[in-house]
Amino acid sequence: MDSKSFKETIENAGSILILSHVNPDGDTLGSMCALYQIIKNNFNLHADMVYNGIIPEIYNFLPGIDKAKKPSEIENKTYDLAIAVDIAAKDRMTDALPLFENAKVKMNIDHHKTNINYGDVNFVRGDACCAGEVLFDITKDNNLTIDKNTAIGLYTAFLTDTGGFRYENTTAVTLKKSAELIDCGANPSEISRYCYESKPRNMVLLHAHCMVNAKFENDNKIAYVLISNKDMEKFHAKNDYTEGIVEELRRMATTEVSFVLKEVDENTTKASLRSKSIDVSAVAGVFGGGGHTFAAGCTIRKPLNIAKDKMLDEIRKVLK
Ligand SMILES: [Mn+2]
Repeated sequence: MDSKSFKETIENAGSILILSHVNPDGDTLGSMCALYQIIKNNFNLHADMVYNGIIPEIYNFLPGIDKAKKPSEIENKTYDLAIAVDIAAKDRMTDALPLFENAKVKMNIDHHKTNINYGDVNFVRGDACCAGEVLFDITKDNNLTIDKNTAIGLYTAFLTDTGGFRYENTTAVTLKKSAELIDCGANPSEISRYCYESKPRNMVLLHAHCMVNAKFENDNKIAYVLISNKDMEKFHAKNDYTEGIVEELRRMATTEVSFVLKEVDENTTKASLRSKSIDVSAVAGVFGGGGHTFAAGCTIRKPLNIAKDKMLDEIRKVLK
């Protein structure tokens, strides 16, 4: 699908819903809020926004985020158009999935290479550093304006999905487009402070606890942390407080692969994986998950300790 169909698809819709993925991050939320502004400013149309789980407190600065609703708060059940942003697979919509399925037209804006183009209109580019970049390119191709509020959302997507412009997906193009967003009004130091220096105190303390109790295997090439519900209770942790721990483990010089396993219930464990070398999206794929080469996730239908053994087995199959 070429970008021109973006304009036509929006213009032909009387009601629009924008969807973000469960356990929302800076890319899905920044892109969702930016798209809300783009539709408002360029088409004079209103779009509803929906999220699942908890919006991390640090993202409360995003213009428009206060208008995002939970699926249960959405009154319109049949939208003309539903737009998924940064959603690798439909199951990442969880409770909002029926709203997407019921929509007359489904649009898919994403950058995950595992995305199977599940929409009627697909803007999926595995080479983009974030879903925000795909959206940025759509605005350029269609001569749409990017105001300050739009720029803040898009810049947040670029910043957070590149790990603060540090990951392998950071290119000259990434920085040029980010610079353009600064010209449009995004304030880089302010957004960095919101994203990286505004964590809840108990979140930082939970991270410290996890790092002290981290485990290491295969000459320290594998670093991992197990987080039980008891740990979460101890720090009065919200679900999103575990974000970032898996990256902290990868920060060590010796680490090739890191993972965090989080207890959901006695038979379900959530896994996040990061890597410097091996393809962890393939490892996550063994358990029905997916993601990117160096960042992936999955859910394992096993108790925490058994999930740990299975994960170590799979990683050792591919780690030299
Ligand atoms: Mn993303």
